Amino acid sequence: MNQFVVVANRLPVDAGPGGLVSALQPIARSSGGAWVGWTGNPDERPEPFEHEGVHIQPVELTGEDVDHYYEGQSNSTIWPLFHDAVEPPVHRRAWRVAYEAVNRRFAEATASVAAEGATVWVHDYQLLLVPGMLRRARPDLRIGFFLHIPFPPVELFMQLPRRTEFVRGLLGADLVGFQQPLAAQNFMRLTTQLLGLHPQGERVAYEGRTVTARAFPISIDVAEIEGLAADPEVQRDAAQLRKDLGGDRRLLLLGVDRLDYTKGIDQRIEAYGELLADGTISNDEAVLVQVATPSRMRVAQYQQLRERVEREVGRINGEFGDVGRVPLHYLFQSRTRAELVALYLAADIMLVTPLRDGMNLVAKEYVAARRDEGGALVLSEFTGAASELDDAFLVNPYDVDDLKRGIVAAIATGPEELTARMRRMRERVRAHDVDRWARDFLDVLG
Ligand code: GDG
Repeated sequence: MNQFVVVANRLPVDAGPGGLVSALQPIARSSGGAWVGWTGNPDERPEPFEHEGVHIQPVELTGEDVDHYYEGQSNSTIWPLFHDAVEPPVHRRAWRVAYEAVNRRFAEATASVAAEGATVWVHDYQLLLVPGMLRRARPDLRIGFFLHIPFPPVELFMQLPRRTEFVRGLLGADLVGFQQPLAAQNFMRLTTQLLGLHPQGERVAYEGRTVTARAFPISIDVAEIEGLAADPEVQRDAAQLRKDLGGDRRLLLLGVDRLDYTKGIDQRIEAYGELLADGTISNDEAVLVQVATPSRMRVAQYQQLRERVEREVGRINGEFGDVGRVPLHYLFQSRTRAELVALYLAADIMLVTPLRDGMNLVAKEYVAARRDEGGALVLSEFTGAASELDDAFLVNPYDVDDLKRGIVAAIATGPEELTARMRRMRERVRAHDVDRWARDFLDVLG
């Protein structure tokens, strides 16, 4: 039995190193903790095991669960709806049924490993019903929930079939954490609209308990990124990248995203294409490297996005490129952390222009990597990161002219001002790293 339990869709095993895993793994380890999640492979149920000092409790998903709960309700209904419906959400009854069944499986697995009075921390939009299910089964537990993605405005949330059950599910927690204060406020308004509750600021009374909703902006493992950025081999790779891209004079613009329609990749490429077309920049002086990590490729909307992006990349390179020198390098590949940091070090201008993003860790990683205080960040207003990084060149990604203006402003700004901006952004990110995020959340959860 464990005093601290993390519950997330994926286990911290083979899940690729991410901020969440590196933040929570040490806490779970030092508090004799457990982690409940899915291995990532369908129809697989390994026995519980120990991994780096953490008790791992696997939850099985069948192939149909993956289709209905994961790719369906989680990634085709909730994901687009919570991101301002930038792609139309799809609603299917069978997906909702599977989502509830899988959430129950997670709640049961959690109840079976949590000690009396344990602290349980549930993560993200795949598991919205788990806090409520767990509360009913185990009223002794202290339950926290953190949503990594945006929480939508009330009018949008109201479109969700069985919306009240999702609100009740979250209210099973003692503390519900969001990336931004506005998200917490949206949630509180819904408790009034759907359940007639009377929130007082961050707190609301529900079924004889008090539930708190508050923003805890997530961050990155700054030490890890700074360590990679200081590694001479990574620095050599960064210098080599510059050479490979055609000499020191070429201005390097960079995008790094999962290939996801929320990330604004097609709008960004369109803006870059227009800057080439109108002669503001030329293939001789500028190059854009876009890393688009394959993601959710079985979902139709992701395949369509890939086709749109690849057609546009081909058009731009065809129109503006030359033999041995193209204006846009598109990498539909996953890269190692060290390779990403080498790209961050090499990039003059980092383009982070999502249509909507809970936080966006790439923006913070770029800032953390720039120990030289060089580089410029062009950042969408609609990311959580924009609230903290207001020294970036902020843009509205829906407005191609504004995207172009932001890029041109970054190019035109002198090195002294760029350094001053980067220094302030670095102070912010270094003072609020992911350890502090986890500690803040768990301190309030108590
Ligand atoms: C969700 C929310 C919120 C990317 N490509 C590769 C790779 N990455 C890493 C990045 C970064 C992470 O993946 C992506 O994090 P983001 O925050 O940018 O975006 P989401 O994946 O959508 O994350 C988001 C986050 O959760 C945390 O709460 O910020 O708003 O949507 O760390 O570096 N890593 C490797 N190879 C790649 O090719 N190794």
